[in-house]
Amino acid sequence: MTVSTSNHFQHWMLEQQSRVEAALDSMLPTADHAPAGLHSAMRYAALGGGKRVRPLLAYAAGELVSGDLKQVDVVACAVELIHAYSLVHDDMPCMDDDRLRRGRPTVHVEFDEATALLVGDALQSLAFQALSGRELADDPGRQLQMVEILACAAGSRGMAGGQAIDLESVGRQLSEPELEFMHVRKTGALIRASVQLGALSAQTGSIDMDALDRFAKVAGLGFQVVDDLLDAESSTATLGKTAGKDASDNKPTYVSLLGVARARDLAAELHQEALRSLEQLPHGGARLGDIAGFIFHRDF
Ligand code: GRG
Repeated sequence: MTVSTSNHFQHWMLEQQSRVEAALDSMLPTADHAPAGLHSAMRYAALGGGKRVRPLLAYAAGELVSGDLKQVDVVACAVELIHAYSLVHDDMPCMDDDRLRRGRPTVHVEFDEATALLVGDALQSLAFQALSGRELADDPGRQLQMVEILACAAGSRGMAGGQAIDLESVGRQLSEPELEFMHVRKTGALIRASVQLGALSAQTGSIDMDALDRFAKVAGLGFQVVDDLLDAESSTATLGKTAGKDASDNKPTYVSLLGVARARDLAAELHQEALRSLEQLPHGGARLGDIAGFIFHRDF
């Protein structure tokens, strides 16, 4: 990647991050609407932090199909709202019991546990409210397909199911296929949905959806391998969340299974595989290749 391409991508990424921040800001109820406490906790959970990887993927896939930008805004918000909900619930004492997220106290610490539970519930509902709104109603069949994609990605055969396996796996060493089965669901399903939903922002499917999906699956798994490496090797200050938590919680990870060096090799292989899938797409998948670079080479 040349320096100018990289600067260009940085600029694009900042632009999309601001764009989704503004869209979320206007979608989330303000604290001057009752119940004020819940609304301000929802805003705390969803605004002002995070890399926004899922919205970036949706915007990039939307650009690839020349999709309707207003529709991609909705999709980008929906996937980020589901992600924000999952982080709030995951951090609660009944799950990972974390006190720090995105460099700030977690929602149950800043507010309380009951509020955190309701924040997650309400963010999830808001995601589906967004997808079922007027902005996407020009094609009811496609809109229904979008709702189904997000529901499957978030549900028991997707993220929530992956989280259940994660909780059951504490203290056990999983095999590599078992670890992959868990992460394809827990982390990968929503990443895959982000790409699919972005690509559905155009009326007619003009690209090879199978190649796009292969990219999304590999990028989603790679995201988790890198997350495991960062948890083992980075600091709490850099990550904005507690580093070394997987090992202290006795969780099976790619690092505990393969060791750091082989987990790094696996991430490099998945990066190459993701880039190969993009070769079959117009303009080499355009921004998706840059996002893959960001996912695989990030340091937080
Ligand atoms: C509670 C149903 C339910 C699911 C939780 C996604 C998840 C499942 C838990 C999050 C815990 C975790 C550390 C998962 C590993 C990968 C991951 C999703 C990391 C956090 O996502 P980032 O790095 O976070 O995109 P930011 O803050 O940048 O948005």
